[in-house]
Amino acid sequence: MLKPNDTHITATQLAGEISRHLNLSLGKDAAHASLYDWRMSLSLALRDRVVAPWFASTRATYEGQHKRVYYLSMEFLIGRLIEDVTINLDLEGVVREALADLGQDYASVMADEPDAALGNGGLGRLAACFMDSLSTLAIPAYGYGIRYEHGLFEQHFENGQQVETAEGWLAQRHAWEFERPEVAYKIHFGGHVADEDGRAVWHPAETVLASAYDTPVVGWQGRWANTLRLWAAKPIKLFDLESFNRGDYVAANAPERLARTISRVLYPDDTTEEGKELRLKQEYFFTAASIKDLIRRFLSEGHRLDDLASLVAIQLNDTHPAIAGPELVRLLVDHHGVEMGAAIDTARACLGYTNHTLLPEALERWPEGLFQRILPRHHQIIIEIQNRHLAETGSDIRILDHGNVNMGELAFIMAHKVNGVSALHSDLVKQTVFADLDAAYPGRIINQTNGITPRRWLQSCNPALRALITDTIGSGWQDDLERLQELKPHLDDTGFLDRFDAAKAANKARLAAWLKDRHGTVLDPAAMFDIQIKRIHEYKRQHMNILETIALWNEIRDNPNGDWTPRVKIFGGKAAPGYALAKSIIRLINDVAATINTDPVTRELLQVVFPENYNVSMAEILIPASDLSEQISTAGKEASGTGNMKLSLNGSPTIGTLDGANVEIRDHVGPENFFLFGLTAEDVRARRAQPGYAREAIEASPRLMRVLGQIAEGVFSGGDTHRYGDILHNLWEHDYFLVSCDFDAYFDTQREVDTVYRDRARWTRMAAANTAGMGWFSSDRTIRGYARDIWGATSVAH
Ligand code: 26Q
Repeated sequence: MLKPNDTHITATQLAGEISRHLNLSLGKDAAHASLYDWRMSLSLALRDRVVAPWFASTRATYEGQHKRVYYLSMEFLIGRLIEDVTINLDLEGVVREALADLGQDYASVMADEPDAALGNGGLGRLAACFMDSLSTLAIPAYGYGIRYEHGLFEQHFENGQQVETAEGWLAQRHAWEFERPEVAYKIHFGGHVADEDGRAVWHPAETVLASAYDTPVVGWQGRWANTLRLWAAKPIKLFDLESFNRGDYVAANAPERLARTISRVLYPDDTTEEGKELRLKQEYFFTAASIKDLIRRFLSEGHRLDDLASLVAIQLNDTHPAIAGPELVRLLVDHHGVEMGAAIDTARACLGYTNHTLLPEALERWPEGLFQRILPRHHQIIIEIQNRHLAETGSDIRILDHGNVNMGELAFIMAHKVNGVSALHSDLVKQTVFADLDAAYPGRIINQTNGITPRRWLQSCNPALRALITDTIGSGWQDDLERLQELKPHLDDTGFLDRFDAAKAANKARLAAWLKDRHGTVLDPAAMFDIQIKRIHEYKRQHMNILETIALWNEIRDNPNGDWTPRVKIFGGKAAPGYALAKSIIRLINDVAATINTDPVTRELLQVVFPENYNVSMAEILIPASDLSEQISTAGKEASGTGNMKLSLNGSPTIGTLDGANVEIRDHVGPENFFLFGLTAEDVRARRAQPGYAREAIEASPRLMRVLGQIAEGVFSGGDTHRYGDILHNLWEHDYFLVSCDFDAYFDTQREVDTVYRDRARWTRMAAANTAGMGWFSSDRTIRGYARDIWGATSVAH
């Protein structure tokens, strides 16, 4: 392992390196350089610092014959890399000084990098945090995914409604990656399987090339760097010259068009759109390339395939790469002559599967006909896998069922460990979706509660709090987050609490300035900043939050001289383009904002802000500035949540239900520092069994009745009484997510929040207790758990 200072450089040296890249890599002189040129030159200079640890890590892994972890994920929601690298190399001061010497502003240069938004939300961001922790812990690992040309769509609001435009992060050169034209695999689709002398031979109809792009991921203090390898699809032949010569220009471009489509765009998490052929092709494309790549690496080091599972661990981030099981079996059997049963056993010993959702509509299923058409040999192998499973366990759970290929069952049966992402979620995985498979394979399901990287989500995004923590307990907490407990003796020290408060105030001022700049909104920095940031979904219940906002607005108007606690409700999040109800919720929030923000009676006391296009970079500004974290999902629906962890770590107490990791957060920060309300997962189940529960709950709450009446009358829609018919109908008639049942408890708990917030000393202590209690939620702890319980991988630290 390298010593931390091997990547060190002085400000003068760095300024020289930046200038050198400006001249030689970008072909610009300082007089004509744009912000882009400076940012790119800095990035290249920083990237140079990463290369030595990267090579050293590769060498150490190879020489020690260490087990390698392969993390397969359709999504890596990385955000910007420039600040990550700066922070992990401990170069922030040096970069600031070097840029200042060159007449450039640190913040502007950092903010110039486009977000790498190669993910939808929690699952993709978890993969990015895991990459950071794997490098920090010096566990040899590769992240494998897709180099989408267009990441998650950009969100704009037109008349309060979400419209989507294509994202284009690769329009500019991507500074951090290394193209590997020599690392390319042919990936096949379609065609048929022939029996040739008792051997199955796949004669595919289509072939594309998977071409590798590597990004080094450097860990804390540059001690180790792993690789994120993303695959881009390319045509096997660039251009059909024959067609061109015939004058058929469309046909001439066909091979390129076909291939490029595969890695063109990230699918927005869209559970309403089923059976999309391109999505299945994407899944197989990156999974097959990754499996081929890891087998090539393994064989090139002279190992025997019998030993695969002792040197290779493959983790499936949800079912999206679940085809890895059959693909690995296919390569072992068809290409390497391994017997089917042995191949299945080997594959299973390599594979682990992480489940991230219980929502039935989100479990991946493919129409069997489509699947068989695209992957005919894999279809045969799945039949083999299923037959063995049925025979060995006596279970009647099938992968191929009712004309579908169930990817959850496939992933489960092909993995030696299956994990949920919070204690509650893992229990529910056992009791619900995989109850029968749990009985067939006892002990296979385990829990690994999610975590977040404290490097990005505290050290980097919250300089004010970072300084206070380091002044109070010294450095070292960045890779040993449990040390935050050492803050606990300071929770009654007014000097410490004053500084904690001042840090929060600074972050709120930063957010207020940003919002004014971006949004034109002027906020009272003394008001409570109440934040709900996450994808828009009924189960996350942003609509409950906005209904509560309306109820509060009513009560302030009824009693304008009451003892109110000023609040700013801040929302951030995108709705899947095809999810009509989620889009209605966005519009309602924006409509309510337009109405109440201009109300002279209440505007000093209550504001609603919804900046468009929430992404990782916006999260880095919002999270440190939050006073109150909204984690209000219907109990039993949020697998874990990770935003909840980021907010609490940054000194923002939670108002929340007993759902996902909220349960464990509450245990760690102490119930007295958490505003709990609402039905439990068990209550939810019982309530759903009562006919007419929704209507009954609404009719029992005059406050909610009034709010729903106002929406129906068009108070927030300029008199349009139909605009929110969908939301209202849903709440009155089904309310599957029990907004009505939890509403009063939520409202009352919010008033309790108001009261505590007015007691500044008490509030600050509560906020600081959150930070002090959150050490366990480092993704370093999570990764240690995976390494120990699933991968059998160890750190190469020595
Ligand atoms: C499926 C089919 C077609 C297209 C897209 C998808 C798709 C894409 C992304 C389905 C689901 C996702 C993402 C799911 C996700 O982010 N789940 C979240 O995972 C987090 C990390 O474990 C948890 O903290 C959250 O609770 C969980 O919602």
